[in-house]
Amino acid sequence: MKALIFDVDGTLADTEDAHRKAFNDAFAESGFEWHWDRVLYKHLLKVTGGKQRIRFFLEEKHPDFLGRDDIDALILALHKSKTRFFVGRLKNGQVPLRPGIKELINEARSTGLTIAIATTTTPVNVETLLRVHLGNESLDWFACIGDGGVVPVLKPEPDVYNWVLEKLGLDAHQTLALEDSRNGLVACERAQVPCLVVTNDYTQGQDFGGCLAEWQSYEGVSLDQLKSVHAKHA
Ligand code: XBP
Ligand code: MG
Repeated sequence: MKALIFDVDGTLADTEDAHRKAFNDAFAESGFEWHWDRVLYKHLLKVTGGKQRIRFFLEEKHPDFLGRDDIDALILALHKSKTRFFVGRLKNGQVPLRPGIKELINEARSTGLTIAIATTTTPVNVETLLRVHLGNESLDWFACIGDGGVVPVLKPEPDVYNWVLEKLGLDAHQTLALEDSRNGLVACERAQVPCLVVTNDYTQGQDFGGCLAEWQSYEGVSLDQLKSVHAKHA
């Protein structure tokens, strides 16, 4: 195993409820009486990417909106304000890293193991999460950061993982991806990247057939345990 590839949302941190609240903040700020509760958001998480998720919601619940001439601009504006609200929540410490993640990153660094990020989220979300919890220099700890800004096609398509592998100069089987969702697992499978799934409240119960292992926490997890999981791949 030459590199660990971290997903962000749901993996580095349980961010999705803060995302959900930020979407609701943006709707309220714009005067829309839409409210995404946890049950609806769990359904909407089938679609990756915040802008794509808003469009999915409108297709299902307010199809009349999609006929508006300014629909693309409206979705962009809503997502921009949502990102502002989400980053604000990160900055005031509302979204901690998942227990065990910081220790894993530090162990990887101390042993010289390459680490990278592959996410579909907006770049400023990743930067802010890292800066807040690991310091400004932590952005340089990752050999590369594949985010929603580098590839247009999001998970479950493999594009972001293929981009990261290209940047790392590694074959898929030399890496292990840490994911939380079925969309992330499918993206790994399509890129032939071995994948460990550690679930959260939003993703438990999804179909994780094909992952190397399915756990519920990173707490107390060592690099050696991850290497043992990686060794299980064919
Ligand atoms: C999860 C996503 C993202 C976030 C919302 O990304 O699908 O869309 O839910 O962030 P990952 P944005 O698990 O790949 O980190 O609104 O910035 O998309
Ligand atoms: Mg995720």
